[in-house]
Amino acid sequence: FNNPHAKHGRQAIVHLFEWKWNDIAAECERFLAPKGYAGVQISPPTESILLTSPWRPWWERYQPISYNLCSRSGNESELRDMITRCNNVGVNIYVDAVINHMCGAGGGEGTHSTCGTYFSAKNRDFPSIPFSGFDFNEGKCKSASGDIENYNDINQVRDCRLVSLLDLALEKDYVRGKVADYMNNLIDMGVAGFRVDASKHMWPGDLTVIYGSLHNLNTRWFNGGARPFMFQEVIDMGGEAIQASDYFPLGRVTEFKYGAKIGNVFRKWNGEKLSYTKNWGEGWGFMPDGNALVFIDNHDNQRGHGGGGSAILTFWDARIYKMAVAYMLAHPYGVARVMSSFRWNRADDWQGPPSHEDGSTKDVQVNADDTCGDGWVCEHRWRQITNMATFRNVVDGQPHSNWWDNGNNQVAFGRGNRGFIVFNNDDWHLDVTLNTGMPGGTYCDVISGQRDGERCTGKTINVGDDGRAHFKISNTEEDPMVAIHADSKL
Ligand code: LM2
Ligand code: CA
Repeated sequence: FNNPHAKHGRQAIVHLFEWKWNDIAAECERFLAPKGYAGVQISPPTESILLTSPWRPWWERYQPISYNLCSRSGNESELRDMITRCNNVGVNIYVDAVINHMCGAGGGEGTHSTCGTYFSAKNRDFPSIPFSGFDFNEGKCKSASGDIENYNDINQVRDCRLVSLLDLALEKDYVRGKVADYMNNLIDMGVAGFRVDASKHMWPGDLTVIYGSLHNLNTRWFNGGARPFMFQEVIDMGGEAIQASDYFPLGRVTEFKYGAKIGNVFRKWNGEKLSYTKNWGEGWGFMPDGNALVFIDNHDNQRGHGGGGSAILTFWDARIYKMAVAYMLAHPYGVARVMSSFRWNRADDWQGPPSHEDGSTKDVQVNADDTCGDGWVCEHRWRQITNMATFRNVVDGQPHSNWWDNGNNQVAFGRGNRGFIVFNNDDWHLDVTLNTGMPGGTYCDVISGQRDGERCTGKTINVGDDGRAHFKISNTEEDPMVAIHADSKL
């Protein structure tokens, strides 16, 4: 379950948060495949509750009402078309699976769901699946309120309601079967795996049985016997009873320490310096490389939900954010996920995607210069980030090498003889000659521009036959970093 089954040596996954299926299909064809992104994490595809106070928050999608594939992103045929078109260009689809719970206990009753399916939160009745009162953990949970009150009590965390969300009894064969049917339906449609929402709140033993009953991936696009890629969302910053390692036997796990630490490093908070990242990865107390799914920010912690706190970098801090994403994509540790966001009013962290008066999500507008508009940020299309996703593909399998630092916030490292990157996060110029490990020649910097045939639209870097090159990076540059790789050679 740890293998993303990426095609053509592609490496990075992008989370197209709240994008509609039609837009994702187009994006796979026009951008993600040509630029070399391995896959897309999509927002939850099931029918969810429809909330109007506050108005259509993004988090309504984390409150399923049925397993009908009918959401704010589109209907089942649009989903199927998107999965097919993305697979046809070698871009994998990973589904955000919300299987720990249904809607909130106070969700009311009626047909206020994204496709108008009736439910009653009060009676624990979700007739279209169907789930009824027998299928929830109400009897099992021992907290006074029925909600999770104490994160040091493992039983509460897994058997009680997370922020009042009706907690499914995943120990029951019936419930496990319904969840597996839902996931298998998606696997048969061609998805390559799942982000498993709220994994900390589910017993590893229950997940073992559910994963065990999942189909192999669809052989129209994947090798026979390929198991779905599973990455569990477990927020483990240390100090809680449940640990990320409890989920290692099940697949990959989100490494939340990564983004929190890198935020401190690039912000220079808590005495952190870039030079301290020489042993970045397991050396920093992160989980084993083969288990980690890494990211700078996610849809929760970019807006203060979930784990990580105020250190988390987002597109709002664009300059150091680009540096942090570049660092992640250049570094060999983990499977990397890039965030692609929509803008919101920062005082209203609930705000949903750009939408019309009737609540329907707006199309993603793409401008002539490859950026997006109409509230869509498209970090994955920012030149510096796109080109570093390519860098990661080019250097795949090469070791972390030729480290250099100035003892402060100027560092450089290579990836064997395939790539080299230099960062200047100090408040003064960088002017240094370094051993890059690369073959001699003229390379195009993929941060300030890129190679365009014989031409370079950015800075050029001359690497001597001894592998050494001179780098000058002013601290006032738009992006104080330089990156070259084998395919950017002129
Ligand atoms: C996750 N990972 O484990 C998601 O990444 C995260 O986005 C989800 O929370 C959470 N687990 C549950 O799937 C989000 C959001 C919460 C929101 C829930 C449910 O961060 O704020 O809770 O989705 O929509 C909201 C209200 C909360 C209320 C609850 C139920 O904020 O106050 O609790 O709905 O009505 C009474
Ligand atoms: Ca649970």
